[in-house]
Amino acid sequence: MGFLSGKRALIVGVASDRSIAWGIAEAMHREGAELAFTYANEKLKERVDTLATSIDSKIILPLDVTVDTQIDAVFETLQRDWGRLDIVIHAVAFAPREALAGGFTQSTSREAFAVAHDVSSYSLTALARGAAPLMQGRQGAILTLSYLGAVRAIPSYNVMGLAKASLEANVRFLAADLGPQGIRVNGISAGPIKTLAAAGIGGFRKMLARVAEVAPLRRNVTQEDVGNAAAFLCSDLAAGITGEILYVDGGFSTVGMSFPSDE
Ligand code: 0WE
Repeated sequence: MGFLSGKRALIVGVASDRSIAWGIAEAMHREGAELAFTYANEKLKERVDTLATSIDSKIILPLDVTVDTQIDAVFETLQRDWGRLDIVIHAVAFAPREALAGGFTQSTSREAFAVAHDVSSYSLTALARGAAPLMQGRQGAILTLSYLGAVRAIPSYNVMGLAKASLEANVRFLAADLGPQGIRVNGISAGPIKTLAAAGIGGFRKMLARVAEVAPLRRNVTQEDVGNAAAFLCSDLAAGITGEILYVDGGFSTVGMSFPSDE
């Protein structure tokens, strides 16, 4: 029996089989959870449908996280079909492409700032508000995905770093507010992983190589690494953990200067 058996989870953020959200879904399915998925637009519908069906998920819903009526509709459907909810995975981020290149000062428009914060941080608050009524009387768990750019200046990450800083503060405020209802809220700060979202980013391959040279584990992390940590954090094994950002980055963030390797 898996450590998530009997749990029902909503997974927001699957775009392909390389998505971190899909790595989390696979780990949670393996541990016995029942899953519902959302897709961000019609282009992604069929791909998410195929993935969800492959692990026997029957609830697959449209969700653009910037549209309140769509958020309401998702939780109305879950209320009707499940009547309760244990877990929400928020694995959504977006900044306009022009904002993720060049220098921070010049590349950060008011519009890019607003979009990045709306999609990447506010959406967590909105999903938590929708989910909370369905989590009453249970040990609910909400998990989001962050990145080191929230706490360190990283070339080209630019306004996404500000949005992730806001997201991490969001985790702490939600944890404080929802804790009395038994709902835990945490984040995973993952090392860089090649996903659809990362594919178009200039110099991403070099970044992966650099991290693998410097990180204590001397490798990049995988969707499976993040999936397993996520499954743990959303399970009752983590009943005492809330408001936390857990680094799943091979230790990269814990070293200052890189130590030379003998191998
Ligand atoms: O959070 C992210 C990336 C999220 C992301 C990706 C895109 C690409 C397509 C947000 N918005 C967009 N907008 C698009 O138009 N990561 C942690 C991955 C990432 O992105 C970077 C990184 C890393 C790491 C961008 C620059 C530098 C490093």
